[in-house]
Amino acid sequence: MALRAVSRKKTVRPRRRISRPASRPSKPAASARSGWKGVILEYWDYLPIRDRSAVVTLHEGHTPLIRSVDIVRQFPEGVEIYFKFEGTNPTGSFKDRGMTVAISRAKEEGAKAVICASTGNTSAAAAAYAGRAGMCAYVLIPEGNVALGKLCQAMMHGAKVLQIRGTFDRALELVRQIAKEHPVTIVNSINPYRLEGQKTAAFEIVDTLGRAPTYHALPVGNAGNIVAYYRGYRQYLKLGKARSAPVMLGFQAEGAAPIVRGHPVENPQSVASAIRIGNPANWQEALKTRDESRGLIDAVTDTEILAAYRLLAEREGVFCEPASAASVAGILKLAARRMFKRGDSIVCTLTGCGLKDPDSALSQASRPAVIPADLREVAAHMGFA
Ligand code: AN7
Repeated sequence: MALRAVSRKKTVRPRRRISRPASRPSKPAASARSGWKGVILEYWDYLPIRDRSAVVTLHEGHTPLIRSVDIVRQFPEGVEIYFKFEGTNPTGSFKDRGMTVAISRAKEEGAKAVICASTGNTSAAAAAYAGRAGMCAYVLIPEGNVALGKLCQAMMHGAKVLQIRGTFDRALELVRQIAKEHPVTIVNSINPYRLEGQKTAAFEIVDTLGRAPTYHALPVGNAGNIVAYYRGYRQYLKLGKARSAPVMLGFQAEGAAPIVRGHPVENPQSVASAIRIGNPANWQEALKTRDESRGLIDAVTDTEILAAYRLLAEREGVFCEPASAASVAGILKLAARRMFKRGDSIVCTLTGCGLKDPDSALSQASRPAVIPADLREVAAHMGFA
């Protein structure tokens, strides 16, 4: 391939580039060709990047806001529910929004290496964007507790992956110490540029709906995203682009619910490995967000999470990862307590793609039957006996 391209180049005269056959449609301008440009260029005025040449983007953002057709039936008449499906981002989670800003900023500042602790998705995003920026990415993950797809991503994007025998919280402590002593930039959500990028999801929701929803529900792990969304909504309110900001509803997993309990959890447990976090970095900010928005942070059980996970896949056509389903499990729990009424709109963030965690998916369904390659057998198994 490469050789052919080189030899052909020699024979091509420069003039041919100019005179194109009239029948061929002329190429659109560069800006039209690139379509959605990624969150930094699309929301340039609201983000802390000033050097265009430093922008590292995979065209993240612009994710679908999908209206519920089935789950909404468990709510009172006249309630609207939407899923902000972040699984369509380039690395399959909402982390891309923050990572494009954190990595672009690190590039502006001349960083050569970045580091993060992760339950999986941050490591996948850090690895991809750092790789693209020509930086080295180090990721510390809790051994055996990261979903398979996420581990594959970090490895394929060329990160230096270190599995520690400890929790995510311990990994984050180590990351903070390493970054104090060595020339590496932290790209966890304690990096302020991460949350700046993540707030763009709130912008997109208002831009799409033409208003802010009444409620916004999302899973809570390190508690960065809930803070970022509210910041985005508040900024649009201030700018007059929305007339209200939503009540924020955060949901932790029952076995990993430090904010709900009011104290750190030593050994957090949940089927939702992404939010198995016992000492959230953005704890205080999350409490402020909860209180200012007159919202709440509650816990949902693994059973509730898995029920929502299956409902979303089977009845809504949206395959998210277990942690993402905590947002829907949460509003179903609140609906049972009659929290919502006619005219309310609820947006649930589905933070990551279901393909990231094949083991959780396989554990939820029975394996397909294996049958002879025979017409009658197939028909019989289909129920057309
Ligand atoms: C799918 O990747 O913390 O409350 O290290 O992957 O902003 O932490 C992931 C968190 C929700 C929680 N849903 O968001 C990491 C990491 C998914 C996630 C959360 C995460 P925050």
